[in-house]
Amino acid sequence: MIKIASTAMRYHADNPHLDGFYADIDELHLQPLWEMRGLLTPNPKVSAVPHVWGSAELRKAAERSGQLVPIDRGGDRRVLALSNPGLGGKPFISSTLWAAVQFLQPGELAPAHRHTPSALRFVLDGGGVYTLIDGDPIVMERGDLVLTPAWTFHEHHNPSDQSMMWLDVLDLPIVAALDAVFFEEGPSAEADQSVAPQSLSEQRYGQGPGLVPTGVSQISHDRAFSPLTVYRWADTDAALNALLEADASGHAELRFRDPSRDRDVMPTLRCEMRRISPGVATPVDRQTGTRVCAVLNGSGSVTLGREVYSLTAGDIFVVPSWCIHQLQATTTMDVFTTSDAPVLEALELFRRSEVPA
Ligand code: GTQ
Ligand code: FE2
Repeated sequence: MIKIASTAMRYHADNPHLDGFYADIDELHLQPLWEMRGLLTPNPKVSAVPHVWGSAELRKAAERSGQLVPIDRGGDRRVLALSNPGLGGKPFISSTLWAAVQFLQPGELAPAHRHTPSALRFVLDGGGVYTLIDGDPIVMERGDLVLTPAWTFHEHHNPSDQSMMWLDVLDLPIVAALDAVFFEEGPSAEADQSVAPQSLSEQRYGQGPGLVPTGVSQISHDRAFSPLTVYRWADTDAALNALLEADASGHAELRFRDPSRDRDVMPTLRCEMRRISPGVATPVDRQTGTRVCAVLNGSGSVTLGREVYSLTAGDIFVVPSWCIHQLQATTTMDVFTTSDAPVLEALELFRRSEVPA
């Protein structure tokens, strides 16, 4: 927040007209820059603070919401927003990102809608839900990354016999800050139990590294989003293993990218996955923009600023802009990370550095 200097700190002149001038410009909705502090700071002034949401607590809260709050047609999504303690009760994980856990029980359906904020899902636990993205059915399993590009209709179905929880991340606060939020309800498909084993998106773009269709389907893909809307854990896992073997650092990091172009998966959200071997620590780094991270497997700890937080599978944490960050693995640890880095890069605001330990 921008502070107006107290009267005592004000520019003073032995000029009786000054107070009158301030009163007059206030009436005109004008403010003097020379009285403002904290506007152009030497370093980012970040309201969001580092925070870890524990797996057990998230799971318990999600299950309780399942017992207490029904979800049905006309109802909403059963979503618990991760509210950053530094943001004074706002339902955002930082000033730029929304993160939440969504819980869907057997037989439940979250009805169709679309919105201008883009979303992604990362499956922390369970499986068997499928999400329809503009009608294309995507079965979601543990470790899968599923994209919901801006303005695509989506609805989630759970035809399985197990409850499922996943991490949602949206660029909602960015879109809201730009006054560009639109939302629309959609026609829900009748709950369809005959789920196609593969989405059209995967059939076209997910069949092999470096292979994309030519011709019509390529040309028809004219949006700034990856045409591949799901990245399967089996592929991510294999790629991490291979990378870890190929280089001796004990630390592998992959970026999810648009298979058809040299781009992030979505214009506002970058997605990465790290695998860290037991006893290995990543370089200490910091970068502008928010990172939202989720531990898929293993355990260890993360240093955020001056604090060290222990981590186990299912934990979700936030790395605020420009905050010191380092991961340490106790057992082999897999950490999913998404960030608003593409936005900062597009605006030439992205800064990243490794910090000497
Ligand atoms: O699954 O469609 O966490 O629309 C927030 C808004 C999830 C969703 C969220 C949403 C969704
Ligand atoms: Fe949505």
